[in-house]
Amino acid sequence: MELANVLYEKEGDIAIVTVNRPKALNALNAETLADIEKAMDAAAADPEVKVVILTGAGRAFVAGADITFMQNMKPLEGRAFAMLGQAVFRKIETMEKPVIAAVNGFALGGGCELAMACDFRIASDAAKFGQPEVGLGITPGFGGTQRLPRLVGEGMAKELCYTADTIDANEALRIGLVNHVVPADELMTYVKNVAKRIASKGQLAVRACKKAINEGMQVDIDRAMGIEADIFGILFSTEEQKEGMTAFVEKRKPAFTGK
Ligand code: CO8
Repeated sequence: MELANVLYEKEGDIAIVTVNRPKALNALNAETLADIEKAMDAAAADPEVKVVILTGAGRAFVAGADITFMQNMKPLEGRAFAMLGQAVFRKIETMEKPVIAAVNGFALGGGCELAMACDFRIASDAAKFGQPEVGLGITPGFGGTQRLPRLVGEGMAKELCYTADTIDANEALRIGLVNHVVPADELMTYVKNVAKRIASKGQLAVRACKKAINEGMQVDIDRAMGIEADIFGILFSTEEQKEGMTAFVEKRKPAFTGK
């Protein structure tokens, strides 16, 4: 796979996708978005891969969409670029396999939006978050105005978007934008351990949880319960359910096969 601005690595059943354009603090231009999409497609298609970790090279996770790339855009070009980023991020959000953001540094603008498209975020104590777009005369355009209020509540999302304030990892933890904050040099070990714990479980069930949560969050609670019941029921047609419950009864560890 030819990727200019992204590294794709595998460690057993974990894929690690690293945005790798450190000279521009991993800023997202069209080429980098395309590379992220290709890497995610590769992880989705590889039957060995169970969990994906998304991170950044150097001192940034992603410092936003590439400002020089956007500087002279016309309205329709801006709209097309927003839709390109939205489509790639939505693919991450809706792909079957879980994607964890390991936020190693700046996650600003499109970088914060990219982290929010992942299933959850674990931050280094050096990470910084924010939606600085209004300082550039634009709004967030890769889903920030929609995912941020869903994650941290409307009032906090509005404050962050209107002020363009940058917050540190502990404030991101306090408002629920990240799940954990760990020392910078322990970030990848910590995230890999979380990924391994997920990878040791029934993968059809893990993916079913992702689908149930994603789809249920879009609809009213009664419909959401229906989605959960349907998905729950389907898992009784899997070998994983039989193995998981048989192993419990036989007091042994389950050997899941992904079937
Ligand atoms: N775009 C392009 N280049 C960038 C970006 C960026 N977002 N961020 C950093 N860089 C470049 C710098 O220009 C600099 O390049 P050079 O060395 O050639 O001068 C290099 O990276 C290093 O950056 P700094 O020297 O600025 O490093 P500092 O440590 O002094 O500052 C900051 C780090 C605070 C992260 C600073 O670089 C910064 O403020 N960056 C911009 C952050 C930002 O505003 N991000 C939001 C961008 S807009 C956006 O994301 C909108 C998303 C939706 C788009 C919808 C499509 C239309």
